[in-house]
Amino acid sequence: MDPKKAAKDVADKVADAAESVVEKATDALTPQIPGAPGPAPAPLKEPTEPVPPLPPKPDQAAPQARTATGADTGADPHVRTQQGAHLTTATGVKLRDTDHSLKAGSRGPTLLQDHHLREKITHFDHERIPERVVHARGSGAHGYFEAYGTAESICHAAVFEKGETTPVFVRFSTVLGNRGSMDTARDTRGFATKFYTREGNWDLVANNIPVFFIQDGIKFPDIIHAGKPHPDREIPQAQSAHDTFWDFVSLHTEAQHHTIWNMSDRGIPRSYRMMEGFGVHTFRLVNAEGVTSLVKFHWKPKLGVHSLTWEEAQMLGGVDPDFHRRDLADAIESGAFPEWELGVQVFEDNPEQVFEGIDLLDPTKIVPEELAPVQPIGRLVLNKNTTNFFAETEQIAFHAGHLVPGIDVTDDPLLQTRLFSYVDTQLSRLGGPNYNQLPINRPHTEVNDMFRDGFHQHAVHSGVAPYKPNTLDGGCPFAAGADLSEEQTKAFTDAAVRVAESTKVRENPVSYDDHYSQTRQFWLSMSPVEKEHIIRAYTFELGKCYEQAIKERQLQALANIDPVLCAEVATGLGLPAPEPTVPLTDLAPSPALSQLTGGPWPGDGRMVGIVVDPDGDLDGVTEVRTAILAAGMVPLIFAPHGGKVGGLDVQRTFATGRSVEVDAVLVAGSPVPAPDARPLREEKAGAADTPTLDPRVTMLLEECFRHAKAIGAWGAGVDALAAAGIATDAPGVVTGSAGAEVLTEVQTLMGTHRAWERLGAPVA
Ligand code: HDE
Repeated sequence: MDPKKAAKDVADKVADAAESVVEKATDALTPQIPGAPGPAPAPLKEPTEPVPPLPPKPDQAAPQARTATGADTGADPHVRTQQGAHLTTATGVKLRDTDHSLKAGSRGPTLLQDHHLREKITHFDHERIPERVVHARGSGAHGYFEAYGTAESICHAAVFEKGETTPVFVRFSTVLGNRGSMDTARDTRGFATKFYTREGNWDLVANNIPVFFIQDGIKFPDIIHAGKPHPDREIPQAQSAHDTFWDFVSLHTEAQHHTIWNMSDRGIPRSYRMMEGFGVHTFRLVNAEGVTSLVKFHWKPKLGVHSLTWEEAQMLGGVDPDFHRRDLADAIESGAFPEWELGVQVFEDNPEQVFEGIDLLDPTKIVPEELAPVQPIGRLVLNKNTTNFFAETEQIAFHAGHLVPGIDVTDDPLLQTRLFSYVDTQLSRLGGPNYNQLPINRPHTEVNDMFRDGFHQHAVHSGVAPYKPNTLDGGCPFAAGADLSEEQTKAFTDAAVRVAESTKVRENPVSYDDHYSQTRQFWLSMSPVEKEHIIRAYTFELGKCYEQAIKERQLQALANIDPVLCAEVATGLGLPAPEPTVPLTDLAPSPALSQLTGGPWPGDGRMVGIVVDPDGDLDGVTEVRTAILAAGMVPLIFAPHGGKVGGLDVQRTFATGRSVEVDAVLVAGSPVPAPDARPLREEKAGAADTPTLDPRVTMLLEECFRHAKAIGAWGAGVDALAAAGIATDAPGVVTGSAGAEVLTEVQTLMGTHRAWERLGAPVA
C-alpha cells in the first residue's frame, strides 16, 4: 500500500477514535457527585486502539497560553499537554516498548545502551523539587476578580477600576506541615492570590489570621524553627502541640495574640471556602492625584467563617488528610464556586501611621472593624480547578513585592523582610532566576526586562543591548513615565513618603511593647462556646508538652490575658494558676471577631449524608437527593454495600464512610447489620452482640450528634435514631413523615453551621 495513504488511514482512525472518546467524555459531563478521576469513564479492559490524549475535565483550566514575555499566543491553554497518540521519548521519537529494558538475552543483564531506560529513570529520579520552606502543604484554583470601582478614589491600579475583571490564581495552605501533611492540622492558613492584571502581576499573599507572631522579619526563622518538628526526631509533624513551639511563644510574648487566634476555632477551618483572609500588614494605596491612603485588606467569604470541631479535625487527619483540598476541588467541580468579597479598612496616611492609638505598622495588632469598617471593593470567584497540580499549584511563586502601580508598601518591618525573602526562596525552590517564566507565573501583559540567560530560560531574546543606556537597540527599552493618564506608559512609582531623619538602630518602637491588650480583647470578644474551645485547645496543646517549666511559663502568659482562661487551663494541666504580671486592659470587645455573628449562611457545596436501607423508603431518598442537588449541595448515599441501591449510586458504604465527611445526615431507614458488620472483619462494628441497627450507622449518628451536626430522619429512620440513642427532641434533630419536609428543616439548621447548644455551652 502507498505509505502516504497508510499513514492517512491511521491518522483518520486515530481522529475518529479520539472523537468517540471525547463524545463519551462529554456525555459523562455534569457528574452529579464530584470526584471522577478522568474525563471519561474507564473501560474494563485496556484499550487497544490509540487515541490522542483525552481533553481536560470540564471543571479544569490551565494557565493562559502566554509566551515567556507575556504575549498572548491565542492558543488553547491546554496546548502544552501531551500531543499525538503514540508514546515518544522526550525528543519526540516514537517508541515501541516501555515495559522491558534492553537486555543481553531475556535473562541477561541490562545494557547501558538502553537510552530510553536511562532517560525514563533519570527523569523520574529528578521529579521532585524542594517543598516550600513554610506553607508547603497547599491547594489552589483559578478564578477571577471583579472590581466594584469603589476603590477608584483611593487607588489608581487598573485592577480596581469599575467592572475590570482580572484572572487570578489562589493558593491556600497550612504553614507548618510538609507537603504530604494533613489539611486539618491546627495552624494558620495561607490565602495567597495572584492577580494577572493588565498592568502586571499583583500578589496579595495573605493569611486567615489578621496578626502575626513577630513584629520584625528577622525573627521569622526563630518562630518557624520553633513550630516545625523537633530537629532530632522530626516529630510532631504539622502541629504546634509540642515543647519548642510553646517554649518560644511563652518567652517571645509578642506571639501571644497570633497564638490565641490559632487556639480558637480559626485554627481549624471547616473549609478554605469558609475562611476570612487578611493582608496583615498595612499597605499604602495611591490615587490618580497622587494622594496616598493606608489600608488593611480583608477577604470576606460568602459562606461565612466556620470551623471544624477539634475531634473532627483530628479524625479527618486519618480519615481524609486531603479534606480541604478535596472540599475545594469538589465544590468547584459541582458548580458551588467559592466566593469572597475583598474589602479595605482605610486610614489617613498621617506621619505617625497610627489610628485611634493603634500602631498601623505593628503586625501583631488589628484595627477592630467596629472602629474602621471594612469597605467592599470587589469580588473573587474561584471557578476552575487545576489541570496539573505540580505545574500550577506547586510551581506558582508568590511575592509580597509583586506590586502594581497604585499599590505600595509601608515600613512595617515584617513586610520589609518579606520583600526580600520571597524572591530569594524561589531561587532554590524553582531552580534559578527564571521562575516568572513558568506558565502559571507568566504575566498577562508585556514583559520587557533586561534580565538575560540563567537556568531554564524560555524566552529567545533578540537584540544585542540588554543594557542602558544603549544606541545599538535604538535605546530600548525606554523607561516609562509618571503620567497616570497614559496607560501605555504608566509606571510603578514608589510613593514619595518622607522618612524621618533618624539614627541606625536595632530596636522596636515603644508602642510594640503591648503584647496583651488586644490578645485579651480577642478573648473578651468570643461567645461562651468559642471560649470553651479556646480553653480546650490550650489545655490539649500544653498537655502535649513534656517540660513543666514551659507549661508554667505559658500559664503566666494566659494569666496576663484572662484569669478564667488561665485557671481553666491550669486545672486541666494540674498546675496552679499564677497571678497576672501586667495590669489587664479591657478594650471594648469586637463582635466581628466572633464566628457566631451574622448568618444564616448559604449551604453551597455542603455535604449531606443519606443513610439508606435497601428495604426502606427509596422513593423518598430519590426525591431528597434531587432536592439536595437542586439546593447546590452534594448528597452522599451511605448504604450497606457498594454499587447501586434501588437504582441509586452508592457513594459510601457503612465500611468506607465516616461521619466527618458530611455536614449533616439524613436517615431514611433503619438498616439491620450488614454481612460485613462482623467485628472480625470491620473494626467500626465494635462489640459482638447483635444490635437491631448496623453498628456503623450507630457510630455515624453518635459522631454527628457529638459534633453538633443537623440530623434529620423520617419513616423507619426515626427508629434508627432511637436505636442509636439519639433523642429526637434534642436541638438540631428533626423528624417528620416525609423526606422533603425534613430536608427543608435540616437546611435551615445548616444555615447556622452547627446546633451550637449541643456543644455544651450557651451560645450567647
Ligand atoms: Fe510568608 N513566606 N513570610 N508570610 N507566606 C512564604 O515563600 C516569609 C508572612 C505567606 O502559597 C515563603 O514562596 C518571611 C506573613 C503565604 O506559595 C517564604 C516572613 C504572611 C505563603 C516566606 C513571612 C505570610 C508564604 C515560603 C516574615 C501573611 C504561601 C515559600 C518576614 C500576611 C505562598 C514561598 C504560597 C510563603 C517568607 C511572613 C503569608 C519563605 C521571611 C506575615 C500565604 O518566602
